[in-house]
Amino acid sequence: MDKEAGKRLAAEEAAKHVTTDMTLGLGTGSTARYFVDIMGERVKQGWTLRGIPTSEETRRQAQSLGIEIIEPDETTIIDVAIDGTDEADPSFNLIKGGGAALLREKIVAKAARKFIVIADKSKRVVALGAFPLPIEISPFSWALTVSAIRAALTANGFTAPRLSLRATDGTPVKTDGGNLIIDAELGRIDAPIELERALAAIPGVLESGLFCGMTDMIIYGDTDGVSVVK
Ligand code: ABF
Repeated sequence: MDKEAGKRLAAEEAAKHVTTDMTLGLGTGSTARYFVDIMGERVKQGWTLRGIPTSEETRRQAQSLGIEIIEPDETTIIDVAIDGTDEADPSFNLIKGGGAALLREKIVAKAARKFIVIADKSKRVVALGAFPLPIEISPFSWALTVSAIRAALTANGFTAPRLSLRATDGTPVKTDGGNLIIDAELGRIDAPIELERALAAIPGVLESGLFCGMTDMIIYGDTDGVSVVK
């Protein structure tokens, strides 16, 4: 399967849910990039669109395309948010955060009237967990927080989770908000809703990449077309 073709087709299908004068949540990652490009084309055709980017990378892309950028506090209405994902299960539970943008993505997705996920079909899974779960934590107390995360994972049945601080060339990756990312290799996650809640209860955990019960539609793209699930 040509993943890029699938991503592009999914983005084109998602664009059908946008009309002029909408306020959009603009996702992060290579699939969302195709969607933002399409929104840039709409602006060139004379559409009025306002975009709330979920990362500095998306902000730069949207600005370069002439999409009006607004800050989250400038609006209380986000008509639709469109974003990618790393995994999606049949119950619409997601693992996101491979792009280290999960905190802003989750805030925008939750605030949107409609949250649409776009992905190539390789992201469609029977159960979450093959992809390491990103967990965004405060840099204030990362060792203490990692210890608390490990205890919570053990309490939720993950006996040998491998936790790693996301780093590039040994330098910890910082999110746009200046936080750290821990990647948790958990294997199959049978109860993502409970795990999302357990992680959210840990002081120092700012957000996890589990997006449960938030998604209104998933559009999977493949070389021969799209599959829309809602
Ligand atoms: C972002 O897009 C991240 O949350 C997710 O990890 C990533 C998926 O990237 P891609 O679309 O490049 O596969 O939303």
